[in-house]
Amino acid sequence: MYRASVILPVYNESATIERTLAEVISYAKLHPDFYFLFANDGSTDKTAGIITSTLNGEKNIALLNIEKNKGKANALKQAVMQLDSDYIVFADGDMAYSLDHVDLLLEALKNSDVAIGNRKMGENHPQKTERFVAGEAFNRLARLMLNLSFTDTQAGIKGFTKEAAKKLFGLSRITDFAFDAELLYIAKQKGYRISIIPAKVNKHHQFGPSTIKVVRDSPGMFISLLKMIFYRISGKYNE
Ligand SMILES: Nc1nc2c(ncn2[C@@H]2O[C@H](COP(=O)(O)OP(=O)(O)O)[C@@H](O)[C@H]2O)c(=O)[nH]1
Ligand SMILES: [Mg+2]
Repeated sequence: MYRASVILPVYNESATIERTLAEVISYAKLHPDFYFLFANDGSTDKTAGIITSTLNGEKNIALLNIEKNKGKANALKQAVMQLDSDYIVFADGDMAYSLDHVDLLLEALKNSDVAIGNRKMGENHPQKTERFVAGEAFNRLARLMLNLSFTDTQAGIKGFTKEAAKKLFGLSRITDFAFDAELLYIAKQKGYRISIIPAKVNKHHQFGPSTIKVVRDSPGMFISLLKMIFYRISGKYNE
């Protein structure tokens, strides 16, 4: 059994996937006790094809191919449900964060159930203004509405003990990009110990493309915060 699994969600990443694969393959060689699972759901480009043709018998790297696109949250959930290692981590499959963050998360998980990256603690380059404002607005709203204290709920680098991952993803209901905040909201209600590591965004990612569209996605994410409160009040997170 592997000590840790790293889920790499990918959607239409053909522009970045080769670079990611090179990084994952060399990291996986150095960490034979880690398992890497690409979670592709319904990419319409060559992402899945490139992954399959590049992998060359590596025992600890695999592809979970989901036919229909249902979003990052669903892809992660399906991956978590089929994994069985002591620790489960997810890291953006466009290598926004170097894999060195995984070691930091695992170190933090020795004394906690959940460990999350925080971009405010890392040394980071400025982001696109629009993304920064939207990210900051969502984070403040999430903090206020969900009574969370985290200054960054949304970094795409988070780790869990197996038990916490199965529990949190099992109870999660939010399918849009507010799902990170939901995981933390449930974790807090369960009394999980949550630790924070600095997250440094790779330079090449800072101004790169994003699947999040601020104008399109923000209203839905606000509604998702309302839904979380409703789900809590109606006992949906109590199982
Ligand atoms: N499987 C899957 N992955 C997704 C989906 N949407 C985004 N991702 C991946 O999730 C990660 C974060 O998304 P990205 O668009 O880079 O967000 P940003 O970096 O916060 O702007 C990337 O690796 C994406 O490929 C999706 O619908 N399904
Ligand atoms: Mg990205």
